[in-house]
Amino acid sequence: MTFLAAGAPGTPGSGAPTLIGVPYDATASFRRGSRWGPAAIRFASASIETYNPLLDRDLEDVPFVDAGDLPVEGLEPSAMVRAVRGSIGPGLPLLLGGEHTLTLGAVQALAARHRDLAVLQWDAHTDLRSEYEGAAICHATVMRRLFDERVSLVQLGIRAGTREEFATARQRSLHVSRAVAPPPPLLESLRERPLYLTVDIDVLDPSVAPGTGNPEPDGAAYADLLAALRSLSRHRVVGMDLVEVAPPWDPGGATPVIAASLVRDMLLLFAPAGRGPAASSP
Ligand SMILES: [Mn+2]
Repeated sequence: MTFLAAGAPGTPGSGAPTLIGVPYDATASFRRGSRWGPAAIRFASASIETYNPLLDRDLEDVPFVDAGDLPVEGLEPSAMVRAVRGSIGPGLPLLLGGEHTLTLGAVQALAARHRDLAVLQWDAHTDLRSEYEGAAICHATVMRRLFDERVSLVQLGIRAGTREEFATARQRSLHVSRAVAPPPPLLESLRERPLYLTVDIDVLDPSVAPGTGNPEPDGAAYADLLAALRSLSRHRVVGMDLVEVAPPWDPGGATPVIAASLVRDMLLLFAPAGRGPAASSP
């Protein structure tokens, strides 16, 4: 199966869950390459099964659309963010990065539609700088910019950032932890709220997913991340992204395969028809 060829039952604009690639890495500070993330994830998707036995669900029962890539090459970061904002249609979006900055556009679109939006971020890094190397909108500041959108921020798997960023997180985030699992009281408090899930692939350990711009030691295992996502499977998820997959930094090619598996599992958990037995028709 490949994502571009899959999802035949859905049509763009129909309200079906929609994959949108954002091949953009212009603000990468250490090493670029995430612009090739969406293409590599789609290529790798041919190698994975549509069925996940752990979830006992099959992607063949989940109508979704792959809308291809946004034409964002060469844009300034603020223009890329606007393009992402404008791409969010009626269906549940799952954006494929690309650098983390794209999250701002998706959250702007969804915060305008859903009052009380909460953003759950799985990431090695806080991404809470007020600016970075003179830039207010970049991969190192994106979560800080979300505070301007009046959303609540939950930060999970966090293990890197400046002292100031951690102070900001403790002060302004709803929750920040080294652990990837949302604690039960937090899960309960989020029960009625619309949620946006953003997964930076670097939340995983570099031994699992080395193909990323800023790898950090001592990260999560895939099973831990999947369990954390699964704890939200009965919540109301209105948008998602998976960012910072940078294929050139993983010559072994595992990272895009892991990312494709994660895309499958996010669709299985949160796309509407994935919540029960096979849908008879979309
Ligand atoms: Mn990160």
